[in-house]
Amino acid sequence: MTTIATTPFDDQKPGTSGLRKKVPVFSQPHYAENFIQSVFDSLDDYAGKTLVIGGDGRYLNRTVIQTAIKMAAANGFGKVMVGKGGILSTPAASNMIRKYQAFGGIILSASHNPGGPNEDFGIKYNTGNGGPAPEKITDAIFERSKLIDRYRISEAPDVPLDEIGIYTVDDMEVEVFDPVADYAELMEELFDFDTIRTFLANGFEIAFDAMSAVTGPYAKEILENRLGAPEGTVRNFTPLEDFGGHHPDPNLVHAKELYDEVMSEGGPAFGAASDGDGDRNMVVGKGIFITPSDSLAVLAANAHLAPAYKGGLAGIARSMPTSQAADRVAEKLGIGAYETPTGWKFFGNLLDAGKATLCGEESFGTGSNHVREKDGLWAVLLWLNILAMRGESAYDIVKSHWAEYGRNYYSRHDYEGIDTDAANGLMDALRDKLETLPGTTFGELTVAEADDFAYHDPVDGSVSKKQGVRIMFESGSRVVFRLSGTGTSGATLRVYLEHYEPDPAKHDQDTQETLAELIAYAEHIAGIVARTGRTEPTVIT
Ligand code: G16
Repeated sequence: MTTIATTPFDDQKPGTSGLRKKVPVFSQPHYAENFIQSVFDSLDDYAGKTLVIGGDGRYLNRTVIQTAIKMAAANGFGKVMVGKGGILSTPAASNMIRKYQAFGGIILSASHNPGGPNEDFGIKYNTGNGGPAPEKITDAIFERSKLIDRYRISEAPDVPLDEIGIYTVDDMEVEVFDPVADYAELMEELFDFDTIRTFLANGFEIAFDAMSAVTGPYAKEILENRLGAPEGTVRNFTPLEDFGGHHPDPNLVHAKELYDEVMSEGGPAFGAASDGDGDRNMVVGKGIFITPSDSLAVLAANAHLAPAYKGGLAGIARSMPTSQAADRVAEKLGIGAYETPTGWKFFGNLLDAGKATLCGEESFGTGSNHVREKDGLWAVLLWLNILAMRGESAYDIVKSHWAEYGRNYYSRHDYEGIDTDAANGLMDALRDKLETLPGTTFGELTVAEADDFAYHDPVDGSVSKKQGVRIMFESGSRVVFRLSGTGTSGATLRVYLEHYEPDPAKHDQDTQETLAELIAYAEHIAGIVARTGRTEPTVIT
């Protein structure tokens, strides 16, 4: 073990989900070490305890895993559990932390962002409940990173990551484990595998795109080996360091091939994709793309059909920009509905306190109290369990959901890589207008309320301010503006648009056309073109 002198970097503030930077930034001498030591320095009483380490397999994963193991040893952890090959999906990491009562975990991922020598990397710390560290801890990590002057690291040789077994690094034990087994077992406990197996055997054809990312081995084992889906159901199942040059981002832009296949005549009835680290999901049924917001609402309304949720849900939580569709389900079920800031870390307290059972976000994330992360494959399996039990197509299930609850037309427009000052200026100007907006009109729209969302955590009383500008109209429509906290170059402006339509006769309209007036309003109020120089969004989901 040795102590290395270092100097602080000034850019180690964790974002929405840990620290994400370009690989050349992370590759600077001491950069990853400084951050990991700042994490350890922000924690108490971990001596002799267990740390789970894993990542999504992207470029730099193996290097930083070895570093993290050696630093854990030098800092006094008793044991590290690391996924074979350094592979561990984010939900599987959460499960390992919980199941083996680890002190916490380090997850190496930049999620859906591309990977490779010039692309993105990330480090995130999860606490003993299996969830992303709350703001209290991420703030402490950032403060520490600004002062750090040394880190501790073992000089032991690398651990053989590709061989399952027990090793030692100085006095610390290192267990290299099968990253899939415990997770697959958990899924078998939650869902009715027999019913799903029969449903698939009877000819319900599915396709799963693992996007050359971490869910490949999990989806192969669960969908093909345990549920009997034919070989070839899971595509792009080998995790690659650069995700095959693609963005491992399951949406209509980056998973378009899968979408087109499901929509084609003779194509599968249901398709799904997951992201770089396995926590996001996209689901499409023949004839219908299911927005993440709708997916949360439909899953919540039907969750009782799966064994894990047959006793009902305690409550449903969604991030603020997520459509309000799930709130209507909560209201009908007579259970709590919670609106949190963007970031899965805000769901942790609600789940721990038993206030919420299902959580979801517009950013292709859905999950439940089975772990403390969103979970891509879990969402796919819950969909399959519901499809198998109802014996209807995804299209029919969603259509009947809209008929019952009304449809929340929803879209997100992203302006990626814009100038940071321009983005901050746009948000500041919006904030300056908030007080005067109520009562103003634009076409058919009248502003009812406008604010900068602040969250008061009902469990620990903490307050998180400035979480996004919300403009709510008398009709129930909304426009929300936020800056992303996960990008690695410039700023990303997100504009979230939502229109509620109760009339089933109007449920087959084009989404962008239906939202046209809100889109025009967003430009009118924020001056996006003038401030950013962009005439259209980079990505529309
Ligand atoms: C992370 C967070 C999510 C968040 C998403 C987008 O997901 O865990 O809670 O919704 O980023 O955040 P932003 O809008 O700030 O970019 P992931 O899948 O990237 O870890």
